[in-house]
Amino acid sequence: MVFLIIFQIAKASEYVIVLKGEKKALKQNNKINGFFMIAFLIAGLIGVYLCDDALRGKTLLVHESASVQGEKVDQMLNVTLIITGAVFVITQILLFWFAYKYQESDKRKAYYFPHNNTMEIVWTVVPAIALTILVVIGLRNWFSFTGEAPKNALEVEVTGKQFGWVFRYKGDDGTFGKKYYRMIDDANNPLGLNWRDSTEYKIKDDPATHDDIVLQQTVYVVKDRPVKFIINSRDVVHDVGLSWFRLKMDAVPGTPTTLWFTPKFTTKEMIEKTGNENFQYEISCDQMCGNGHYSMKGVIQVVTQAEFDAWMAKQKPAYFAAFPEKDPANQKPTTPVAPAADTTKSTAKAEVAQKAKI
Ligand SMILES: [Cu+2]
Repeated sequence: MVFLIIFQIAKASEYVIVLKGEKKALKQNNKINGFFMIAFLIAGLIGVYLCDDALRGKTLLVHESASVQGEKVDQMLNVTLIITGAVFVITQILLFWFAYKYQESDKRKAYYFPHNNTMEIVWTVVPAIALTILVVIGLRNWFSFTGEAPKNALEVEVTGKQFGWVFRYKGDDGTFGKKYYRMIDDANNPLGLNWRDSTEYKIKDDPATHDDIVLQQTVYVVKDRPVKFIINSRDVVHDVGLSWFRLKMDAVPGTPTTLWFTPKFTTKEMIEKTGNENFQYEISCDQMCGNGHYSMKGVIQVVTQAEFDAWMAKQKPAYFAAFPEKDPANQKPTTPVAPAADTTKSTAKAEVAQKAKI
């Protein structure tokens, strides 16, 4: 608003001068404008520097990538910023400097310069080559991150839902059991695993589901071991945003996407590196997916292989939570009386629920 008012006043006074025919005043105005061009250039460049100085520390740029693949993303970003930054500074200096230097003067006449083929070719071909190189490097990296993962990669299924993340490991059999969306039940089957017969949905119990480990919100992965995310969505489009690893991938209902990366530091190491004792690798949903979008925080715990094995050994297949009577731990006769009563109750409940569903 202030800028507009100043602009209008300046314009109005200019018209007044023209109407009065005061050539001298016009020349003086011209000089003042030329001076402002230079002042604006210097103030602008200082402003760019100060903004960078004040805000750089708050961006991720000061922290190195926490994944091997992310280093390549950082490289691309740096190259792009160097090229565009250099072009920005050079063109802005020329723009304002020329406006000052070549202001209206009685001593010279403007040179008529309508066209030059060589210059047209140069400023078309040079940016075209630069952009082609950037795009080709980007595509190579994209195909690498989304392509075949190394053989030793840990495969984790990541499913976005309104509003949270569900993770699944293959279990001892090394395969993900089948699933069907109509089997989804938020109480005990958030992924809709086919672990019972259903005549209604023409589904057979898939034994491969029986050892699948299902987790909500927090996922464990291993340092220096590639991890492949197989990404799904239960409802709308979400996005697995991994800013510390410099990667992201959409979670699209009905179309699984994949992404693999190798974490470089454990969560513990990052706590030391960042000096932030509450540090967590976060999965942020990077697509506006509904009114709980802001709360879709997932956590990635990066641990050593030994820690991972110890943690995994403690995990129980989701199947046993849904069908406690199938859990070998519940079939031991030595189980104390009180928990046994609880188990019977929940077993009966599960059975009723199951019958109701069938
Ligand atoms: Cu989301």
